[in-house]
Amino acid sequence: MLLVIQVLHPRRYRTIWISDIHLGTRGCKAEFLLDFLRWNESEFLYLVGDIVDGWRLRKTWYWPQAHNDVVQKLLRKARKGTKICYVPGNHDEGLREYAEIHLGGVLVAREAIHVTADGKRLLIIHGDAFDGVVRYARWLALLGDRAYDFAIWLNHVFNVIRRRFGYPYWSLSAYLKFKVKNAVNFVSDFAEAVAEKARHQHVHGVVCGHIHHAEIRMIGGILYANDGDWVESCTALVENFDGSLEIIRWMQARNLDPLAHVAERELSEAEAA
Ligand SMILES: [Mn+2]
Repeated sequence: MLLVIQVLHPRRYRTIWISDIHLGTRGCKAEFLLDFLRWNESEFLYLVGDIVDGWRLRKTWYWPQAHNDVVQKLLRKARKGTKICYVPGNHDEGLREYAEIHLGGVLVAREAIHVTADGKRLLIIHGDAFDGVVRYARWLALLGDRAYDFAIWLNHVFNVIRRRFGYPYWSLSAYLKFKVKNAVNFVSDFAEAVAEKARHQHVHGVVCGHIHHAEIRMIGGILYANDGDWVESCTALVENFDGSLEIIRWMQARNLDPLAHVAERELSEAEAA
């Protein structure tokens, strides 16, 4: 009888992008992300916003061990030489004040440019600036560039006012869940708005998150890549060493059962109680 022992090594990529982890909320699938981070290494790692959910933590403190482990794992990767860049989103926008600062070996930036192995320049942004744009996308297309910039500004003002009155951030992804009928249109309007911004900045493509919908596609000659989320889909975007991009769906890749995570969590909460 032949016994085959398979020695497992972490998979190496040139770059990994992850976003919308929402540490500090019950929805965060931290155990699956830890598993992903354990089995996947890269030279560059981009945290594309909504990593820690500051909005939610301000209301109720929820910080289990697994969420701490994710932070520790990321900092360990930084110490071991992974170049980590953190581009904050709307749920961790407090960090935008620390732009261009190194925090524990992690560079914080409002937006970044990544150059792939085959020379493509990619703009890295979270994507929340386009919430307002998307709602009025069809009009704005008619009104042109200035209206477009105005909508981005208005979206910002709108959320500052909401916060002052104690309302949560208005987010497109939450809105989509209620407007299921139009969800497909919103997703494509969002992608088009983001691609338009990339075109303005004269880059080859854009990587974002925010709408919890992983996707790679070309929009009018611009490469649009969304890295998805770690609340529902557990997806990451990766760059291979030849510069090609790919979406990793970790639950499918590892045969993980999304309900097992819930059961495990309920168990540990019951133990803690
Ligand atoms: Mn977001």
